[in-house]
Amino acid sequence: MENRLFVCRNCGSYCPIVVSLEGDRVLKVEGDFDAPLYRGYTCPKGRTIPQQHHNPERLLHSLKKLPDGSRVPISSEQLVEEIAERLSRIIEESGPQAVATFLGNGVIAQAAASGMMISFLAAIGSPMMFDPGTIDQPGLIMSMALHGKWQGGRVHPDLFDAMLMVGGNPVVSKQHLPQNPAWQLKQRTGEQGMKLVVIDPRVSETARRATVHLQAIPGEDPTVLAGLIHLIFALDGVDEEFVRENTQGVEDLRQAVAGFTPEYVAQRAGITVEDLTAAARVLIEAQRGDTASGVGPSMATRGCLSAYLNLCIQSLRGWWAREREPVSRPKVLSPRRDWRAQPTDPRPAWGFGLQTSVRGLQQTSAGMPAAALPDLILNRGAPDHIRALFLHGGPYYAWPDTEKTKRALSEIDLLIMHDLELTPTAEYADYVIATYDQLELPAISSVNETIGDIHPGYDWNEPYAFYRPALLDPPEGSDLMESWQIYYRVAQKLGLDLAMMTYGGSDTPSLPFDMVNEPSSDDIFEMMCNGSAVPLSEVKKHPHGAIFPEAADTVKPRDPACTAKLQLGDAAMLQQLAEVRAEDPLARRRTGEQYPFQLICRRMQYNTNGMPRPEGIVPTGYNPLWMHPQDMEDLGVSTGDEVEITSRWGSIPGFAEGDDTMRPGVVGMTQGFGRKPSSNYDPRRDGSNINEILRWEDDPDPYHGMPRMSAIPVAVKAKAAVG
Ligand SMILES: Nc1nc2c(c(=O)[nH]1)N[C@H]1C(S)=C(S)[C@@H](COP(=O)(O)OP(=O)(O)OC[C@H]3O[C@@H](n4cnc5c(=O)[nH]c(N)nc54)[C@H](O)[C@@H]3O)O[C@H]1N2
Ligand SMILES: Nc1nc2c(c(=O)[nH]1)N[C@H]1C(S)=C(S)[C@@H](COP(=O)(O)OP(=O)(O)OC[C@H]3O[C@@H](n4cnc5c(=O)[nH]c(N)nc54)[C@H](O)[C@@H]3O)O[C@H]1N2
Ligand code: SF4
Ligand SMILES: [Mo]
Repeated sequence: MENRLFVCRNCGSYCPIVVSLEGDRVLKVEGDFDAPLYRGYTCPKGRTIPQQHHNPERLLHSLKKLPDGSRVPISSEQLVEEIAERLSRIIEESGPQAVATFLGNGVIAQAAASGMMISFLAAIGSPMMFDPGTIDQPGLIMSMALHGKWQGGRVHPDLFDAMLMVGGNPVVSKQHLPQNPAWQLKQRTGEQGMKLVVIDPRVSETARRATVHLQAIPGEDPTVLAGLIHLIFALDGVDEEFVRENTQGVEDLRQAVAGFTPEYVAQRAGITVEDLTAAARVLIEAQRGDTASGVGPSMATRGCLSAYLNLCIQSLRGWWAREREPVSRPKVLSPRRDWRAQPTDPRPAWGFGLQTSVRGLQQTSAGMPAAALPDLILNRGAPDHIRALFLHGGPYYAWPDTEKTKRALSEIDLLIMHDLELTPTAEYADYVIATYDQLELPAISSVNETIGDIHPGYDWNEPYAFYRPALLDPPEGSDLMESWQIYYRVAQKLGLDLAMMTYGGSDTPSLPFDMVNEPSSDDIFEMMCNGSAVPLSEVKKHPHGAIFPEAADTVKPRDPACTAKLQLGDAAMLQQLAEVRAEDPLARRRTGEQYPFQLICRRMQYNTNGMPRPEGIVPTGYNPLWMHPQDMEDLGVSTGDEVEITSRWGSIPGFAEGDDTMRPGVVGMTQGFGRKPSSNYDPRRDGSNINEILRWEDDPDPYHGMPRMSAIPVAVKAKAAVG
């Protein structure tokens, strides 16, 4: 047996691991205790890499669907040939915008994929690049545009006196505390003395460590956050000097939150004035801190507003990295930055990009709207009709309105799916490209540095980086393609020149790919790390990954010529807040006699979204419907009993599971489970697909169209009672 150092890529945490091998058998995966930052952490998903790797369903050859619906193996050479031929016909007939890509979580282990995809779309001239960001937390990106960015970055967590966590659960999701979240939270709330405020309708694993937990009614985040801002003003909690020097619009914000008195907010959100005030005091007393939010407030509608109010709290408190403070996300494998204690001006979050023909949806600072994609495929007469789609994700489980997803995936002219097995989404594809398992792919940290620029929940707070060569060769006799190779090889066939964009700004030329001799992933990594603070060759010398002190940085003083101001009074956001204050909360919530419960989103430790799961890893097998025991008693159901969950769009089966961490009246379920298209459906084995009872048209965001995906009014009935 030999032990090899590697990195788990079952989620975006990238835990360093030790893989025990016997020949090409993967026996065991454990945390690497000699790697920095993670302290040997792994989660149950990481530890099932051996079962994942030896998945009997693994595709070793790509598949082509025949007109009668049957599938036959196809060589990668023939596949590239056929796809190039069909694509060029589609481009000729309908223009390049008829070709789209969807960059989902399937590429977490495929670091070279996104650069090649972007380059390919640029070369054919299609703007149609989609990703799950617009059904995740688009508001994080859009609110940053509206508010303006701080060039010094966020406060380093070692300095936190407080953290505000709105509807995120890093202990399970790792988002916002990607390296060993449970230990980090224990250490920071313990030894470091950090106070934690959590807004969450359940006593999540994270909320258990909270100084103040506001167990608010789902969907009331703008109300609660406006209430906290009201109290920050009322209790003299504004960092006056910071606000004077760096912000505009503070008086507009003060007026906008005037109606959100503690009494109003507490009554509306189902919390107490005492708790709300205690939470505000924690924020006010903290000199340094951070605000964070997860999918909860994003999916419960008005996600951009919630994220914007978070940023306002942060700026009112002056919680941005100041001169001489350590940089909280130093760059190692990207070029060194100029971190400065000064703002950049706000910019538009919408209204500048592509307008689609679907329900007024448009490109925003969070990218192309996923909400438009199914209809762009289905509307054959539309000028922006999409006919070909390259997929690296799992829309069958991930997109709201499963019926529409199925229609779109069936009706599109050319669907190309990358996958490890024939997943429910892959069953629809014209071509399924069999791809490499994570142990067969080299690993590099640079991608997360880039993601961390967009989403504050990822990246490292220390100048940490890793590179690991692939651990195993692909199985003998297999014919696989890495995710980037389809773009490169099709481009070759079409005679296109591809080039890697570099980070140096618009005056830096992009790096051309050698279009004659195919590069390796390592060649592409070298290009990705062009001009990096630490050379990739240096990072490669450290098999455990390492902290590179030479890449650490401190925030530089303000440029005296800087006149930029952060925007606390964005007109569109404050208009939305006025609508929140003016509306009837019950009418907005839409709960009542017919739909007495609110269904919330909630992740579980044992799986990542719709990724294939080894049998047995999820203790129940299915995704349970978590309910407060009192609610179960009222319905007359016990744990394990079948129930029917009904929204105004339809019903799905579920199995009740008693959970006293839930707020009474709130039920929760994890996404990424459910009916498989080609097999007999057994909910007790397959679980339930929440997206069957969601609709794109339900309270959509006016710009990108993300619908209501949490705080969904539902009825729950015992199966026996359904009759
Ligand atoms: N184990 C595991 N880890 C994952 C994933 C996974 O599937 N499994 N998925 C990955 C992905 S794609 C993402 S985007 C991240 C997400 O990371 P997180 O945002 O941390 O995701 P969750 O763990 O679902 O936490 C959401 C929390 O929001 C709460 N909530 C629900 N509705 C509301 C509401 O209306 N208001 C408030 N305030 N709270 C609400 C829920 O109770 C829950 O505790 O996780 C990533 N990590
Ligand atoms: N109702 C509801 N819907 C949701 C959410 C929710 O909370 N509730 N969450 C939303 C969020 S936050 C997100 S990010 C999206 C996620 O949306 P997606 O990114 O589309 O979905 P995932 O299931 O994360 O994608 C993983 C899939 O990619 C495919 N794949 C392709 N290439 C590879 C590869 O090389 N390796 C592997 N392992 N797989 C590959 C596999 O089929 C795998 O199952 O879903 C969203 N949908
Ligand atoms: S948290 Fe779990 S799944 Fe994610 S990288 Fe670490 S071990 Fe893998
Ligand atoms: Mo996500």
